[in-house]
Amino acid sequence: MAFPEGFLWGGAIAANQYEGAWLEDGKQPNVTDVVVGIMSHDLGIAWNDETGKYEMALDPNKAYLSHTAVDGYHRYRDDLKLMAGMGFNSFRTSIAWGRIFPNGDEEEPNEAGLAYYDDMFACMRELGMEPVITMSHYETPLHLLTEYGGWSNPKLIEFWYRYAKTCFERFGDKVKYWLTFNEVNALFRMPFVAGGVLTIDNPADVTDPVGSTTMQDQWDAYHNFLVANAQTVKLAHEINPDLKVGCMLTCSGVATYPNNCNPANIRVAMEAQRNNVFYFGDPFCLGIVPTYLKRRWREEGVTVEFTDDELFLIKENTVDFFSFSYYRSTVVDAGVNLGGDTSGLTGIDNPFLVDKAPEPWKWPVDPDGLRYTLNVLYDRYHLPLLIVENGVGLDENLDENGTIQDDFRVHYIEEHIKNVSRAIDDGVDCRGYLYWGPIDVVSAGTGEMKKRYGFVYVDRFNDGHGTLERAIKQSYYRYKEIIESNGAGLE
Ligand code: BGP
Repeated sequence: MAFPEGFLWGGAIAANQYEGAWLEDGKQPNVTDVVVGIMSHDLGIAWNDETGKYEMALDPNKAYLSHTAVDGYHRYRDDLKLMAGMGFNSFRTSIAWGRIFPNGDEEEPNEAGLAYYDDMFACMRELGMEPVITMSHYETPLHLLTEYGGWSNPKLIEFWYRYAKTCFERFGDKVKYWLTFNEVNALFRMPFVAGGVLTIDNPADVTDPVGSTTMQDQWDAYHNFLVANAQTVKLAHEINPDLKVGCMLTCSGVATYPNNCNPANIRVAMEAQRNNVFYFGDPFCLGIVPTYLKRRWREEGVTVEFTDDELFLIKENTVDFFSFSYYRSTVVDAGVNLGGDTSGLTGIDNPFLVDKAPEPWKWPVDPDGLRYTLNVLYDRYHLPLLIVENGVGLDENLDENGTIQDDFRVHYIEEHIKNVSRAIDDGVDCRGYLYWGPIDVVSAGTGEMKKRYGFVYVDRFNDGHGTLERAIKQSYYRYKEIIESNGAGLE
């Protein structure tokens, strides 16, 4: 079960769930700063009749834990040492866009934000970790939504371009691997955070800005993301041909199984893959805007038109690699009302999956689904694949010895990593496994601290109290062994 030489072993977090310091050193709010849980429709913004605009209006009765998160902003050096202690040769985090361009539309970047990430990336390198950097992990500056309507407005392409150029020029000597938009294919499930869209011209219902975002605005955002992504790839290669740009998609939806062999269900499963993953994967990796979208656009009554120049740009500037998250699989049939959360798509229960994460989240555990996903993606795109999220969230407390015996997490990673090895044996070019949440962070989906993924525990709780001290869980030692043996220890 040995892994290829140079396989990237590590973990992944995101600025907005880890750093806190939400208004420090010039940073302004991003979209995740005004939600408690990214699926929420209850936004900390309100419509102002006088200005005819939305503005930030946080609910004083809510705990926005991400504002302090686990104080990574001030503790990253010590935390990175803990990661290096497991033998990580790679680490993924994001740049909070709003630290570099606080409102998103400034001409000049914020030097304090640049200096902060300079030091963080240098620290990763000193510790022997290859940085894998997400340029926006649901971190569009809030001002770009309230002022411009967000990604449905082509002006965002301009603002993004300036931000991307600043990042590549400033950090290009330390960061080789760049991911553009985290899980951008969750656009329709989470238009506000994943899509960065807000309908500001005559919104249908100002009290539910998420629900009242129009389909046309969401598809306009799709259009703009495709153009921005291609421009980013082009720009990175022009600045430094050694830079590698990848897309980052949630790929739990690849493992969408038909409920049975009824041909209607096979088709529904195929459409679920297209509508949830490939509709972004195909343009990003194959350089085409898929023809299967035409029927969907017609049925949804929207107009999506690309110019010839845009189509050429998209064709010529496909990504260098494909990165993705995988947490679960799902089952569909023609009658299912396919839902979703941060785990991916939620359809029908799969009776063959006996393994489930414990209460209260109970996400089905399907390690074979990861092998299947890797194979499907490699067959379709023939690009190097990088797993940048896979993990399990558990409700955990320190025991009397000041640690946590997290056997379920150990079981989870062992089974998933075994299936990565099997996929490589199938011929898939998988370059790395970055576990989601190697240190406890604020949950994206629920906005809680209670949902912990870490190998390292952080003393902070849902009501906001806690010392923020770190403690080692038992999975830390097991992951270290796996990395030390380059996977051979899994036999
Ligand atoms: C992914 C997100 C992450 C993350 C993870 C786990 O969808 O990219 O930000 O947190 O899901 O989800 P959760 O935190 O809701 O358990």
